Amino acid sequence: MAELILHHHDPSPFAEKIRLVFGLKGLSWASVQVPMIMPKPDLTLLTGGYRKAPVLQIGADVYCDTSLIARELEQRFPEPTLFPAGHVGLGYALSRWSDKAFFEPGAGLSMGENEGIPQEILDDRFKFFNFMDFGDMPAQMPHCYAQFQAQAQLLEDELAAIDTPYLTGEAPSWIDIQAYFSVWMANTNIPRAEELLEPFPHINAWSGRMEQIGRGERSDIDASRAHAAAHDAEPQEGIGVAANPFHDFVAGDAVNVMPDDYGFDPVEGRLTGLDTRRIVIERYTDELGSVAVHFPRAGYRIAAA
Ligand SMILES: N[C@@H](CCC(=O)N[C@@H](CS)C(=O)NCC(=O)O)C(=O)O
Repeated sequence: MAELILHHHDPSPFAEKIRLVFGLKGLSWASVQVPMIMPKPDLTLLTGGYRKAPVLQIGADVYCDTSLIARELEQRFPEPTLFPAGHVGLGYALSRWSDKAFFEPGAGLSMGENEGIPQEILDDRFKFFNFMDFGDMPAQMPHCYAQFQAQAQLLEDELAAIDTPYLTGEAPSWIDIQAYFSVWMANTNIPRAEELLEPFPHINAWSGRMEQIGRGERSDIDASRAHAAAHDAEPQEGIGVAANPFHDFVAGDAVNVMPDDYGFDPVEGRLTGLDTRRIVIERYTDELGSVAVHFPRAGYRIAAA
């Protein structure tokens, strides 16, 4: 199998979810650092326009969004599993809690309480994070603190109620990672993290265990090597377009795909796969040849191009 290449930036909490999956599964991976703001020509050459971090590349297959990346890694590397106690559907369903309810106030605090953030990053996120009102950041900080702690309390209550080291038992799972990434973001990016998390002793003890998972074996490469890997490979055989009474798409259709929450950058390609779990489109560029770009079905919109 071609090497695992993660296109990400080190401060990215979403990328941290996948770095933890590498740790949990004991995987070796290559890291390509992507700029934190647009333009990102080396990334968008691969994705066709999707700009978010992280993106996983394996040869000429490019996987967008942490929920699909986790699914793909679980399929290719089933042991150790991300679901030691089952709960697969629940684990993926938690993305909406993890990525919205818990992440958004943490992102607000990371932006609003860090004086050192360069203006160009704030300007970029102003256009990107439609869930935040950048108009008067200081006025919103009390609400962000309250919302972050309200979500942390849910996690604290859950951890207090169980007598196992991780949320679903003796081994860490995708559910732990979904719950942990905002705690990691707080500890890494929010200046008053210690005070913020002080009321939650179970979270603090569990965080120490989560850190023990590690991040797998990382090597650093540059984007040209990733591009060569795409160029030298062919996309994996597609999953096909499943017939469904609620859409008219067939294989080969020219379509646009984009997230339905924020970062509305459409990616155009030829549809090769569609079911209730994922969307796959194939794109051709002179630089890379054919590349398949994969998105989760949940949270992504597809339209005729
Ligand atoms: N739903 C996406 C969200 C990814 C996301 O929003 N990532 C942030 C970084 S933590 C991002 O892309 N920010 C803008 C950027 O880095 O350009 C996922 O699960 O991967």
